Amino acid sequence: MHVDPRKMSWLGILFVVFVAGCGQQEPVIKIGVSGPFTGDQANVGLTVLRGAKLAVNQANLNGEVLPGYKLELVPIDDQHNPTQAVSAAKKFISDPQILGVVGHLNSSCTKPASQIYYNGRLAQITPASTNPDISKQGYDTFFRICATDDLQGPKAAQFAFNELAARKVFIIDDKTTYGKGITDEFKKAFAAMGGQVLGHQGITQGDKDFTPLLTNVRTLSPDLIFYGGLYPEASLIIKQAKDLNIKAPVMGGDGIYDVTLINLSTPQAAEGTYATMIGTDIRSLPQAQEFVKAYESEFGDIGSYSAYSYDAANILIQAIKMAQIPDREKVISVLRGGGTFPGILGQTKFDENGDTENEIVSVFRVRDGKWEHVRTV
Ligand code: ABU
Repeated sequence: MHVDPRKMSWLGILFVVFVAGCGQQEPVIKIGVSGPFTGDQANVGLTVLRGAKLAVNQANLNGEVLPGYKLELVPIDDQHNPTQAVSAAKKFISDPQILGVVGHLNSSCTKPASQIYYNGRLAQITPASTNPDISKQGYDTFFRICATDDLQGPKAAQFAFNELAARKVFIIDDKTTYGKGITDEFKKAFAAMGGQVLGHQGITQGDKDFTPLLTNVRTLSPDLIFYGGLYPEASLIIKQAKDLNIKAPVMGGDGIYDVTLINLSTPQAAEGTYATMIGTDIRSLPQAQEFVKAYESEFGDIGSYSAYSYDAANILIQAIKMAQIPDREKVISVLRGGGTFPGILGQTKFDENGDTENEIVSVFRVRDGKWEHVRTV
């Protein structure tokens, strides 16, 4: 439509100027984030979403992205379903404004999605997927900022054997990439120290009744039950084992380290449960104090992966800044460049497979209804 300016009122001119101004939007750089944001694993999934959200909000406030650009977070819920994770990855790669992804949480999601990111030349940093095979696929787009299960499993076995004096263990896993992987690592290390594995049984995520399995476990009198999986099933195993009067404590990896486990299994049944975690006690780190304050004032208590996701997002932001232009390939080469990225977890440096060189494992135990840091192992 042509408007003759001679026929326009001053008010009309002001309106056109206003609308034209609105059309000139600030250019945007996006970061994707994906994990189980709804469903039974939402409590840990939301720690991933919130950690990344805080990093992006702070970067926008401090003008820390490329000059003139606004940073935007694009969340997609994968519901810990590998098919949905792949579809999320496809959505992320099809948006040219997305320069990196924080995700996914579950190894069974991260692994198939990693191929999509590789083909789409999009950097991915997982804050939580610990299966070691993911980084051995030769994808230069893959990065991880937490310890892996070939460290976590053996450390758990050493703690069980040396500190808990466990000699006979029954192993249960949820048959996922993570659950099967960590229990296999635990089993190898425990047997190598002279420990006896009484049995190893798979369950299915979503199962609710473990009483028949635990009734069999009880006849074997294990010193410890080691579980590879996440807290929704672990909490039921803990509660039902207690109800069957099984005295052996349950131990698991980072997948069971969540406050919800205590509530779901009841604080009484959860007392004395052990979990390894893929890092140290975040609250004890001097450099993490500002983060803890900011996170808790916005979202409440920090959770399992809040700090890992916060650092993953900040590393992507640093890499985008260092790339100097919004270009996916440049972001990948900055991350692959052998530099160190400061964060609340310390200095992150990625090895040739994209794994952090800063691999730490800690043991936590439920005491008086709370997860308590026992020590870094
Ligand atoms: N690392 C435990 C939970 C996530 C996963 O690796 O499947």
